[in-house]
This record gives sequence, structure tokens and C-alpha cells, in this order.
Amino acid sequence: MANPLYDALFGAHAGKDTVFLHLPDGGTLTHGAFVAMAAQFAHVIADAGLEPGDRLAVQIEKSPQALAVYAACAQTGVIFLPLNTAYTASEVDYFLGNSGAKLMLCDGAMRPALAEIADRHGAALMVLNGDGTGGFAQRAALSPEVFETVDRTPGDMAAFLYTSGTTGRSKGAMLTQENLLSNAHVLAEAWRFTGDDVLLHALPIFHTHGLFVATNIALLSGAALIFLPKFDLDQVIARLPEATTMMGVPTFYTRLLEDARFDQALTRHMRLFVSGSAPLLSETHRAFEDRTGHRILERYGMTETNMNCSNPYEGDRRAGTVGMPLPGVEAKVCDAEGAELPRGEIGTLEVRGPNVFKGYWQMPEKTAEELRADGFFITGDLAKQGEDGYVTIVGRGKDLIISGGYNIYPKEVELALDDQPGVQESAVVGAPHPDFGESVVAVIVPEPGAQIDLDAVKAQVAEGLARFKQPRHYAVAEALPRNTMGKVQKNVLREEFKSVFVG
Ligand code: MLC
Ligand code: AMP
Repeated sequence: MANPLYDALFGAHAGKDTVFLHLPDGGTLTHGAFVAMAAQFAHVIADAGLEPGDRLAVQIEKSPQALAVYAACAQTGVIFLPLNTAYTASEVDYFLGNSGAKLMLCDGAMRPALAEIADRHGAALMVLNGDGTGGFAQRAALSPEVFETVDRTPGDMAAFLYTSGTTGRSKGAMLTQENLLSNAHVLAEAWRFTGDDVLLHALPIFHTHGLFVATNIALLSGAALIFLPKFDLDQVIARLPEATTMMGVPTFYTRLLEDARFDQALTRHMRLFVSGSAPLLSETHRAFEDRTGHRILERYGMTETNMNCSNPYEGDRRAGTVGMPLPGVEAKVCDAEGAELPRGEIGTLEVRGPNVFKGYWQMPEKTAEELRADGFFITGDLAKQGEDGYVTIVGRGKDLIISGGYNIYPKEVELALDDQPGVQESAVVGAPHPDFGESVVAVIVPEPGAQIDLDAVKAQVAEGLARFKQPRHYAVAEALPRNTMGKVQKNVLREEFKSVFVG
């Protein structure tokens, strides 16, 4: 009997006294202690009545405990549903309702705001704080350090990761054990991970990048993580000497390059820097090599697919490209009907492979719109592929802003703005931002005769939307530019506001 994901990532390490996590205070946690903590968590989850296939939502600070919840879900066959810690209570309301989660783990500080919401959705609410305290942890401490692993097959669901959509409604991407495990195997091999590696981990663990790419690869290869709560420049620079590899969004690398301490001496011992989740500018790639002698390895992925393409470990890591489709992943540049275009032409990138998700939770129409019957997933990214196979992402067919690696769908922000008193309509676009790559611009059209109180609008928007989604520049206009079909011309707005953050 088996549970492929649990066995490969966690069970394989039971009882080992090798270091898994290097902690911010200089302490360590062994693989064996981590697996034992996860087993205690598994008992609490099972005792709470959750059965395989049930959902467990988690909104807690990055910590060894938060990661152990993922392991405990794998061991109990419960579907892991991590949520951005920046989400407001009203955002969490939607996720709990949509997913039908039976249990939610939250920070003690969020409990008052979430109690009624969880109750309304019939979810139990338990506290697990970032420092490892709380009712959930107390119960776990009284539980045995071994748990009988629940049998699972590769096709069973392991996690739901919510991803916003062009309609403004988030969709739960259903990821199976095989989706996660196949990608971890391919990436660990492609990027040459071994048990000797120490990965500097400053990414959040509620998204694909920090959770599945970084953590799964480390667990599969027996590598250790320097597990930092967030990207703090001083901490990252202080801990780099202990690391062999690092993964980050482009903002990590531009912030490092702005610091004179980040130089060749500090990075000489490193073997690999990986970037993804947003486009890495060619100039950042070059500046990084000039400063450190290292060529960043850029790769491309999505919540729905894990990783699809990667520059080579050995060979030409080409600035401005995302490299080639990974082994086992098919990628093709297509027209709107899905017919493959000749090499060099720009079209929509479609991907297929064991990494591609099974669909959106309880949204068969959305799934059918994006996942073709033959298994190809329509990424919504515009790309071209050279004769030599290298893929370049040239833009996005979907209306999406990526700010510091977080996705923001303009529709969701527009709906929040349109709800405000005196607002007739609004349009939200991305504009280049020196730190976040892109940031959010809102253009508001007042109702005839109305005066817009922007401070009141900002305060209201802050109630409902996570901080990273909130516009950082507001403009009031008499009308939105429209084409002859009446569609808002966002390209005109993007052009008009392209310099608001970069001066
Ligand atoms: C934080 N803020 C952001 C933000 N992150 N605003 C816009 N965009 C972001 N990404 C807010 C804070 O709330 C704060 O608000 C202000 O901006 C400045 O905060 P900061 O201290 O500078 O931010 P920091 O905590 O340093 O975070 C920035 C960051 C972080 C880039 C380090 O956002 C981050 O770790 N991003 C990684 C996201 C990620 O993992 N994406 C992977 C998705 S998976 P105020 O009001 O207090 O000033 C995926 C698939 C794939 O895409 O291919 O990998
Ligand atoms: P998410 O939905 O958060 O998983 O974000 C996925 C999106 O991030 C992709 O569809 C791309 O638009 C973008 N993305 C990820 N990696 C890269 C990259 N290396 N270059 C450009 N865009 C990227």
C-alpha cells in the first residue's frame, strides 16, 4: 500500500537526523523531527473528522509548522489549501465557501474576524500561530509521533491552489499527487539537486514557487532549506554564505543588485540562482552576471501546471527566454483554435504533460475554456519558440498584472472600485514599477455631477482587497477610451500611465 507523494517527500525521511530546516534564529530542525511533527498534526486533522478528499484551508505565517500542515495533509489524504496571509477576511470568506473546506487553520489574531465566516460555511476553525503555539499545536503535542499513512494513488488530489480569473472570481486549481511529484522529479534532475544542497528559501509557501518548486525539490533530494519568514534583504545577505542555491522572483534579484554588499565574493560559492513567476528583464540578467559572474537560470510556470519550461543547467541560459520545455512537458505556440504556428511566430502557449492540473474545482465551464479535450492547457501567455526550441514569453493574452510575483486580475479590482459611491465605472491596468516589475493603476470615472473622495475609496478598497492588489496610483477621468465595439482600450491607458512609477 502506498501514498506516492507522502512516501517520496516525507516518509522517506522518517527518523533521519539530517538537517531539513535552518531557522532564522540559527537553530535547526531535522528531517526526522519534521516528519514526527507532521504525524502529530495528522492525528489532530483525522480526530477533527476530516477524511481523504476533504479540504483543509490554511492562512498562517510561514513557519516549520505551516509546512508540516502540508505534510500532514499528504499523510491523511486531505487536500491542502494554502491561502495568502495578505488576504482579508472577505477574501477568505469566498475561498471557504467555494472550497467547502471542513477545517481552517488561522493565526490567533485573525480568529475574531474569521469565526463567524467559518461558522457560516460549516468549517471548524483552529489556531496555529507562526511561532508554533495555538490550540491546534496544543492538541498535536498530546498526539503520537507516528501516524498510519493513508493510501493514495497518483491521480488523487493533493492540493487546491486558488488563482484569480479574468472574471474576477478565483478558481481552485486541482492538483494531483502526480502533478506535484512528476514536476519535482523533473526539476530536481534538471537543476541537479542533491542531499548536499542548501536552498535559501525566502519565498512565501502559499504559492507554487515557494511551496512546490522550492520545497518539493528540496524534500525529494534530501536538501536543506534556509527557511526565512520573508524576503528581508539583510537576512538574505547574512545567510547567503550558508547556501548553495537560491530561488526567487525577479524583485529578489533587483533588490539584491541595489545593495553593494551583494558581490562576487558573497556569491562565489553558490552553484545556482533560479528566477521565475514574472519576467526577468534582460538587463537584470546581464547586471547580475556582471556583478557576480553567475547567469541566473530563468524558468516558466503557472499555478495550474507547475513548471513547464526551463533554461538549461548546462548550456546557454539565455536572457529574455524561459528556455525549453522540460522533459515530459509538451509546449506549442498556437492560434486561437489551438493549431500550432510555425516556429518564430507569436501565439498563445499551450502545454501538456503529467504536470498539468485536473481542472478548476466545481467550474466545469471554466475548465473546458482553458483545458482542451486532448489535454493541452491554454496558458493565456503569448510566446514564440525559436528553431532551437527556446521559448520566449512576449506578453499576456490575459488581462493580468504581476506585481512582485503576485498575480492581480484587474477585473477583481475594478469590481471593488465600481462598488464605491459616486463611481460610474473604472479601469485597472499595470504600469512598469522599478521594484515590483509592474504595479496597479486605477482610472475612475465619476457619476455625472459626483465628486470622488479618493481617500474614502482607498479606505473602502483596503477593507476588501489584500494590500498587494490595491492600486498605487489613482486617476480620475471623464470617460474611458473605447474602441468602436465599446470595449475599453486598456492599451491606451497602459501607454498613458506607463511612467507613473518610473518617473
Ligand atoms: C508586498 N506588498 C506588495 C507586494 N508584496 N505590493 C505589491 N506587490 C507585492 N508583491 C506590499 C506590502 O503589503 C507593503 O504595503 C508594501 O507592499 C511594501 O512592502 P515590502 O516590505 O516592500 O514588501 P515585501 O514584504 O518585501 O514583499 C515584496 C516581495 C513579496 C516581492 C518580497 O511580495 C514576495 O515575496 N513575492 C513573491 C511572490 C511569489 O512567491 N510568487 C510566486 C507565485 S507562483 P504597505 O502598504 O505596508 O507599504 C507563480 C508560478 C511560478 O507565479 O511560475 O512561479
Ligand atoms: P500564477 O497564476 O501565479 O501561477 O502565475 C503564472 C503566470 O506567471 C504565468 O502565466 C506567466 O504569465 C507568469 N510567469 C511565470 N514565470 C514567468 C517567467 N519566467 N517569465 C514571464 N512570465 C512568467
